[in-house]
Amino acid sequence: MGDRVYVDADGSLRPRAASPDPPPRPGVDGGHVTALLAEVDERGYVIVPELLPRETMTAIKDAARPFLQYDGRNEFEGHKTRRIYSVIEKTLACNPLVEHPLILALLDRILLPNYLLSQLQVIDIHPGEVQQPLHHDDGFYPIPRPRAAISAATIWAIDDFTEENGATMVLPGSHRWEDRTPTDVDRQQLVPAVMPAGSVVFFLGTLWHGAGANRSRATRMAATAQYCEPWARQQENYSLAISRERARCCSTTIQAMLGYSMLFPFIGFVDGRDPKRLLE
Ligand SMILES: O=C(O)CCC(=O)C(=O)O
Repeated sequence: MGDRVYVDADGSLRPRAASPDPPPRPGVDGGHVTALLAEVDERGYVIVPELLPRETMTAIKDAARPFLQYDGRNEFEGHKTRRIYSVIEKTLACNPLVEHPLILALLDRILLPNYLLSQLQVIDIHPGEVQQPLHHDDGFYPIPRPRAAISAATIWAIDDFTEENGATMVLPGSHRWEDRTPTDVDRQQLVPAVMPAGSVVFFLGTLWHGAGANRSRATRMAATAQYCEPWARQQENYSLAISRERARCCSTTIQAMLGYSMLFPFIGFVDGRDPKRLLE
């Protein structure tokens, strides 16, 4: 089923209906997008260094700090890691990351129009944290692999990401795997996404990865946005997690990604109409 429905005859991992040539995003060089996508196709991820200034990241850090109060509750969240969920309800500081034009231009070529924000988190890994269990982000959708990604993700470095402080570990090429988990031999191929603050690692929901261990003496902060196909259920239930008043404070792009949009003609309607009318 995976092959027939989600992989093009030419082996491309993009959904058949996703446009190979969507309208350009203002200020984004289409050639750059194509080059980045070639890396994503080959390795499952790409790092874009210093996409935003360090000062923007410092401002996000200041806005996030008051909400980073609780350690994780399990191995996956990390017992020495603090997270913010429902970020937009608490602060709008991460919105420029969520709707960065280059990221949207990449998503435009991978997912169907009106793709959704699946989750947004700030992740602060404290010293002594161990490596997070490896996973791929769209693994909870019960659709066999190999297949095209149902989601794509960004992890933005708010602090510098180093090998010591828990840079995200990625497994190049694992986006093409069938249904299997990484072996000890695979684990030797893990690559730390080392990058300065303001950089982003963009990857497909099929790529195996996990946060690294923090062996440094300082915390490592990241913001991660995951996006999914408009026909897939979002991980965060934004119609309940983000109030309508708060959604009104966001751009129409983010409103659409929260769920004030439709996959024409039948997915996402409210009272038989496009839900964006609820914000008018
Ligand atoms: O913080 C990171 O580097 C990765 C976290 C992650 O992949 C997750 O929590 O799903």
